[in-house]
Amino acid sequence: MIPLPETNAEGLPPVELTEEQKYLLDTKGWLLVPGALSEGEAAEMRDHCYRLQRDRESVPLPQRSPIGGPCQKLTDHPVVVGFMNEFVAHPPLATPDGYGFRLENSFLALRTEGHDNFRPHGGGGMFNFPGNSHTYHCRPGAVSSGLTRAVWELNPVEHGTGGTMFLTGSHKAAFKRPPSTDDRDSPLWETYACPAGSVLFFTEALCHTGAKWTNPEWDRVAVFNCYNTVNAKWHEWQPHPELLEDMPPLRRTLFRSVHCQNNAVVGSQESVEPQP
Ligand SMILES: O=C(O)CCC(=O)C(=O)O
Repeated sequence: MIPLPETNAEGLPPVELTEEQKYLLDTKGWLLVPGALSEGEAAEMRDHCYRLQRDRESVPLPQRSPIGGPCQKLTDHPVVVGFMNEFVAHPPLATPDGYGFRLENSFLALRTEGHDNFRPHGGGGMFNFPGNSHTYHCRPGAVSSGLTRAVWELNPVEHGTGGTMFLTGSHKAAFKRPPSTDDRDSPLWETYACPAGSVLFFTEALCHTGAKWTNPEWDRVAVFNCYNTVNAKWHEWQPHPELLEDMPPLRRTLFRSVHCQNNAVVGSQESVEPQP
């Protein structure tokens, strides 16, 4: 039995994916989990995001991050831990006190009407070699989805008004993206609608793009967190050292070194002869 942590850093058990959710992620490359946060939690996090963007000085320096303040708990939210254990973790390198996956990048997308991020990229990641990180591997009954995004939508998203768009299934695509998909209105692009506090997962092996935010009534407020398996790192990013220091020890293992020999976790610098 592989000793994965039994709870997250706040003592909450991971929310395991259903058979349907696992099937959807594998076949589509993306999965929406609506309403994972309460309206109160989403409102508090939205407020943090607005302060980050519009009143930065009011946020203490170590917390000036999309994983600072109330958003810190998104990093190992039970829904995220359940998902990552299934699709991203390398269980032999997890311990009861250390996750088998890393959080390696976070950015905030606070978009007002007219903001446009249409730039299709990715796809066919199943054929990428290790080292690229935009990979997707599978065998019957198990998947490793490589670099994987968890996008927290902190405001509602209406269908076709600027949520991320996907070429569903293209993580396994053997052919190039058709030129017709340069047209953002191509029926090949799929997207979603969701209430505030939903989380969207997708493998970066999938072809995807941002879109134009067209909602005049409210902004897109989305925290994009990026995970990788525990012994790999793609982005050059680290949280502020004081933010890291203040985290509960289990959460801190999300930022452990990529050097995982002997299951070493962050701060473990022992100079002992490595065991085979
Ligand atoms: O802007 C978006 O909705 C998607 C961002 C994106 O392309 C990415 O995270 O790789």
